[in-house]
Amino acid sequence: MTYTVGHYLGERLAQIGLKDHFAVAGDYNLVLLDQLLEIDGLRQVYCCNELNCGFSAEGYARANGAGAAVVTFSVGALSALNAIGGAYAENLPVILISGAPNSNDHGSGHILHHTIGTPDYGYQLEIAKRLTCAAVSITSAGDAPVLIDHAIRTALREKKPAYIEIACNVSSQPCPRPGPAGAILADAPSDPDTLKLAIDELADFIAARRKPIMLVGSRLRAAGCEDAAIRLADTLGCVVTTMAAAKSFFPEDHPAYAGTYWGDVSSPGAQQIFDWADGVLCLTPVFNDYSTVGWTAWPRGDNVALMDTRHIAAGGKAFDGVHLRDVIEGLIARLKGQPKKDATLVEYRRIKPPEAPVAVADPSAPLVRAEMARQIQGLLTSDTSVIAETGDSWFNAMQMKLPRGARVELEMQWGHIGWSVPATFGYAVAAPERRIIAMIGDGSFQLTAQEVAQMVRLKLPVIIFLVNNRGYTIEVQIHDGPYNNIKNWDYAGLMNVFNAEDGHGKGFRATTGAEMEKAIAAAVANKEGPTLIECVIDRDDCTSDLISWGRRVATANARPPAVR
Ligand SMILES: Cc1ncc(C[n+]2csc(CCOP(=O)(O)OP(=O)(O)O)c2C)c(N)n1
Ligand SMILES: [Mg+2]
Repeated sequence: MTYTVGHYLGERLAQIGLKDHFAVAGDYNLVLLDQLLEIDGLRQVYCCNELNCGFSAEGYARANGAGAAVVTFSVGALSALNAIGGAYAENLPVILISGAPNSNDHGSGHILHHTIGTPDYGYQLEIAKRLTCAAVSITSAGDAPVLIDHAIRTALREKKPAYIEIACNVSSQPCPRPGPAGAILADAPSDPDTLKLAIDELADFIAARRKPIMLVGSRLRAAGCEDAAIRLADTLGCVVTTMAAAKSFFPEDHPAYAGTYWGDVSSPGAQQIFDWADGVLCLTPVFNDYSTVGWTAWPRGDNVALMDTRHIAAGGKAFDGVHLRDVIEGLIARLKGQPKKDATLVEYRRIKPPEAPVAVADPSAPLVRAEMARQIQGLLTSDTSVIAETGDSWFNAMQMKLPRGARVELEMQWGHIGWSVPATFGYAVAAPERRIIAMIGDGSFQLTAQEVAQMVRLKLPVIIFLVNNRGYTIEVQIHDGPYNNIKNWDYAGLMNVFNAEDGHGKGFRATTGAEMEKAIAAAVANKEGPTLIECVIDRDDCTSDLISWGRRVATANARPPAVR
């Protein structure tokens, strides 16, 4: 058998740990898909459309470290590129692979189908360059190994998406076999001199403070530093808070954990202890309008030390070219044997409000959000992953108490409603051994609902809580109008549509606590496919945090143009 460009790409994907890739077929990628099917241990998983294909690969990357989506030119790729923007925002190495026009047509003046009708097909590569860390176009087999390796290596290093387009007549061309994976997995080491100085500066920053606190941000997983952060917390002895988008990136049963720091909508006691601290070690934070609650909670200034993935800034000095894991390890070694800086933890234990008991609703009363959240909380195990969609699902997820090992997946930087349906699918493909729970608003679900059919197809026992509050409640709280009302669907009834003649998905509608409990029991018992539980609640029945946060974000949005 001839070894081809498509084989090379597929083998590299397998070498970096992919067991699956997501695809939608089209004539520009059919031959490539044939080649990929021939790679041992690499399964081809199909999606209903390319936006979902991109988000499926994104969800897969969350569970598996990297993902890949294969689409056709323009009509497919331009949809997938939205999800690739999301992967960039969320720091996930997703490889987008697009079939492309025949190499003989490039520069020929020919007008081809699936293009904008001009003979220049370069626009897709140009767009991809803006949304990825590496974008390459392969129009000859000779260039393929170098270009493929460049794209994949850069994506893995940067934890950002990459783009590879392959002319449709090139993927079956002969190509050398790839060498060992080390060539694309190896990373440049930290600069030793910079590393030492960065650690010195951080140690000085800590030494000069009596009441430091740690704040964990959303790029900690991409930095590969979740375990290191726990050891740093153990060494320092101070309070640890997580940013909203970093929910589950630090164990919630850790004695130093004080919950989410999110300005006015922080966990009880977290904002107070944060404000009491005299120095903040910020690990991989992303400060945007949402995470700072409309710029009202933005840690800055001399009392903030930034510990980013490759960059440290403290004491008025900045250091680049160092890996966070090396910095943390060095800092731990430096702090060993020194007295603990545990003032914030001592104080937090004093001021922490007692936990309010969770009320159980009357089982026959109309379902309310709080009862819905209580019942979902009861499902969380150490092998659970909760995928929470944009909307009040964010705030419901934030209030959950996670057993050690439980994960929450959020897409707070990109915030594409509908992300969670395909992302849950991709996540479930990557981690079939976990209990996977999705919390999705009705408005979000309507964007990408059809991907539930793929969960049916692959018999994935995902549990979907579809919150039917008759509209875009998050937007109602920020700025209301007729555009926040949506057409109601028979969401539970959709499962029959997706099952067709061979599926085993189940759909239930819950209008009371008792109905929800019954539906959950059936969902847990269903191992042959997804279960969608439509939770019917009032349009204004949302978390109080959503209301407070929404008001602050709306205020930030409404700032008038500055007078210049
Ligand atoms: C692709 C996309 N389009 C529009 C928006 C704006 N948007 C943000 S949240 C939201 C409504 C979400 O409604 P739903 O899923 O029902 O959640 P709820 O707020 O009701 O909990 C919309 C339209 C978006 N974030 N992404
Ligand atoms: Mg809604």
